[in-house]
Amino acid sequence: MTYVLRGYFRSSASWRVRIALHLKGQPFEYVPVHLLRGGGEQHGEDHRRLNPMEQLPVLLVDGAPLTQSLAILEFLEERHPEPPLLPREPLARARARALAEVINSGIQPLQNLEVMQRLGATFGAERPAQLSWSRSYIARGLGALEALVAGSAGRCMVGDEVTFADLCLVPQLYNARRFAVDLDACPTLVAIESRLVTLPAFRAAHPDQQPDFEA
Ligand SMILES: N[C@@H](CCC(=O)N[C@@H](CS)C(=O)NCC(=O)O)C(=O)O
Repeated sequence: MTYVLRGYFRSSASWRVRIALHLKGQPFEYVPVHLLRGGGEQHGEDHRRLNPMEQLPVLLVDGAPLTQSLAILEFLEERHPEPPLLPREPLARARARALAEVINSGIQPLQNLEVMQRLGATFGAERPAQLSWSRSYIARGLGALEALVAGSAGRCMVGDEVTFADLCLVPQLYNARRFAVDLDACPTLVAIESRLVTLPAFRAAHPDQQPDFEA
């Protein structure tokens, strides 16, 4: 089975998939798609044919395109069960998915590039207003996550093993810092992150390790 990942170094959804591929020891070719250059390569015909949502990531599985990072994580989990990225016990398993969804559907879509660009183009929002919009949704979502993990966390967000939730957390906290969100209200999340980022798979998946990285 061959994997080609179309991603962008700081795309949080692409980053989740990179971590999973590294954790599961699956080699992959990385094809950078620049989200800003020339108005955004995700809007080009080549990419739109693979993902009509004009977003990243796309994982080509033996040439067949798969979109939506969490669906990709589920696919990788089924295809390469070791090491597991979901707990065995059903309630803990559902909790890991729920925490991942707080980020995947409760934070990321509200602060993504397309939304910020639309706030500017359609409503005339200047950059500070766009940033304030994103910051508020990130802070709200992370505040909820901090409260939720009080009932589930060990060394990771659910217990002591890495799950989908942790794969979503690390990129979202990176984004939070880019948007200057105050993380003092999220000590548990930051402590978990500090442990995760020492793992080799998380290090390899970091934006600054990607060939398209820009400082
Ligand atoms: N739910 C999607 C979200 C994909 C998404 O929003 N990707 C962003 C990068 S993290 C993107 O491609 N944005 C392009 C744009 O906003 O134009 C997933 O998890 O794959």
